[in-house]
Amino acid sequence: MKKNILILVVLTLLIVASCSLAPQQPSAPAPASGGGEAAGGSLSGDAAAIAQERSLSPDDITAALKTYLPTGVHDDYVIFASGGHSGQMLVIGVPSMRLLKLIAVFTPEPWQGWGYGAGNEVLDQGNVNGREVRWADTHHPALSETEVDYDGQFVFINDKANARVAVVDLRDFETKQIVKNPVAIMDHGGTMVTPNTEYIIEGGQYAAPLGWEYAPLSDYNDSYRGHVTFWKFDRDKGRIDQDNSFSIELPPYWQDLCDSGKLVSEGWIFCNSFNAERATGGVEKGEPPFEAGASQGDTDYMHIFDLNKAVATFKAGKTMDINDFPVISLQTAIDEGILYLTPEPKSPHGVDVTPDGNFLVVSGKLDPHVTVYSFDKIMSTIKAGQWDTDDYGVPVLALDDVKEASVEVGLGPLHSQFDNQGYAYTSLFLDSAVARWTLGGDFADKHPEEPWQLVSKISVHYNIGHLLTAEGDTVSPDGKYMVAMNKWAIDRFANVGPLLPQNFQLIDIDNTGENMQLLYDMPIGIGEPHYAQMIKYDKLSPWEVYPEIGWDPQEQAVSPNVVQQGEEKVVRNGNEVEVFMTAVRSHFSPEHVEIKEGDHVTWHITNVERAYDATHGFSIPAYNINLSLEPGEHITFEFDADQPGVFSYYCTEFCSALHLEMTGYLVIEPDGSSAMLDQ
Ligand code: CUK
Ligand code: CUA
Repeated sequence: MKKNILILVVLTLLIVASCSLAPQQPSAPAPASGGGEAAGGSLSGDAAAIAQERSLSPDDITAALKTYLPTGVHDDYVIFASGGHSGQMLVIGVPSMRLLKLIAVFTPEPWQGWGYGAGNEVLDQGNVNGREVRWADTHHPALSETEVDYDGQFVFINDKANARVAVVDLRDFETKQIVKNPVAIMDHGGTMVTPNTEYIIEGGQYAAPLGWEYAPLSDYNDSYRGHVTFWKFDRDKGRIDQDNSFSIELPPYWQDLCDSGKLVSEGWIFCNSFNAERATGGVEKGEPPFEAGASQGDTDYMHIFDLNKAVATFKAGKTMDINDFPVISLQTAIDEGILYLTPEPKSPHGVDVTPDGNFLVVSGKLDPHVTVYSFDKIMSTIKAGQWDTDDYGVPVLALDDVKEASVEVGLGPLHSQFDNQGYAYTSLFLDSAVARWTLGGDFADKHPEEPWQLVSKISVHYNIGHLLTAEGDTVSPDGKYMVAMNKWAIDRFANVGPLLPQNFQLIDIDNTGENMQLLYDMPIGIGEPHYAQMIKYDKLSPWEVYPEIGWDPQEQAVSPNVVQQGEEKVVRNGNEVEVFMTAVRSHFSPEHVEIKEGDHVTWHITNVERAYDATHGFSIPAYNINLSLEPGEHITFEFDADQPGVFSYYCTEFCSALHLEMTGYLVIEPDGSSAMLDQ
């Protein structure tokens, strides 16, 4: 009974507290009033009974109260997460951890009609050597930034497996472009952005001859190379400007993750690497396996790039061509002072620039420390010309000259994020935990503890990879929330067979000095997301409906093929047939499309609705056509009428009471039939 009373007291206190805190809600419909009478601070007996019946602890109850959103209330934050192998992107609300959307990116997606008559041109941009590659291993989404703050306009994501980068426009949450890297067949360290999104960074991973030419493994040191690619972003066009993009050739160390400098370090780019040993594997030939060969040395190399010099070198034309793409050669990068290295202990992973731009944090997967580098020291060491060189002649700054601190955080550190109170958070894969530790420098005044010290840890479940904090990659992180992106879920969810979901765990980091609190577990059952970013919801301003009737989302303008109501028709010219169709609740016009086998069909369809959420689907069986037409949207698709017969096209979104009647007949007369249709 004592426990029961405790729960009751906690609940009452919490409800009183949460009401007096007056959480800022985005303008949203008022929540439907529930049965409970919370405002006065009294608690209905039901709540205590429910808590007791479900054996909820006081921590469980606070976690529930911190994450529950009444109907109609919107989340404060939105996460853009990699969809891992799904090749897509996830949009998740925080603190509710509700999945709001899956954005189709590299992979066809039927609900959005992506790849079934729409989006095919964008997907084709990602073809590799002419082959349709319709999956991706998406790793690192990056929101566009203005002055190192998320601006809510675009989000980018890379495909590790095929070295591709995609651009998503956040006005309509649709993918607008995919670029295939001409220099490398695969990547990893994308898609971080420079402070005003001038460039999108795409770093390499497993070294190979540039342009994915052939060279035997015995030529590894001479012929295999790493790369980093800088994609120029044209914000007005909302596209990567491939003509003003370039790569830098790098030694065949395995470049891993990159981050852009900010504020004082703006104009500099940092990428960690591993396998500076240049192990080439071959366990079956008696060679050390990669996992041993690539971790023999005590240190690998952080790569430090002077981006301004790189851009000047590219603009001066001091490049070579790989698959018609400009590449600054390794020698030129050395000669022009573009590239420097410095050692990083021990099989490093991740490099993260602190919000003030002064420090770089690198984790050593096999080292219980994070190493903190001083940008200031890096600059003065470079200015002093104080370095050795590696086997390729690249300047190597001594670790002791550039190191600021090393902080013992725990086993298997991977990635670091930051809050607004001078703390850093590092994921610990082997410990299955997140370490909170103190930053020094100007951050030292923000927290009561000594700088560069472990403060506390929280267990996560299990084997955490990346983590993210609210606005965590900007110059002004919000604190509040952290999400642990856990690779293993094991026992956290109901058993669904041997392939388990990932586990995103929402953690409250707002209670400084106290323990961080685990709030919520969210299973991700579509692939292995690596990274994500969290933006304040009120920074996003997506359209509710497309701005005008006939909108082509690929051009972000009214289509020249827009079909207005009253102008629907079917036009024949030889065996070229053009269909002009509108969709509106609850009919397509025309409702009969009668054509002949062998016709080539160009079909224009406009959703002429202006009402919020009045989406119509459009599908043609057997022809693999399936569209999603949002209010105002126009789509043009083509097909060859090679299968005669009768095909009912219909609306696939339950749009109205007479949705089932929203259909029509596509009648395709067999070739050679005598009863020629008169069109
Ligand atoms: S990597 Cu996955 S846990 Cu691709 Cu960013 Cu570190
Ligand atoms: Cu339109 Cu159903």
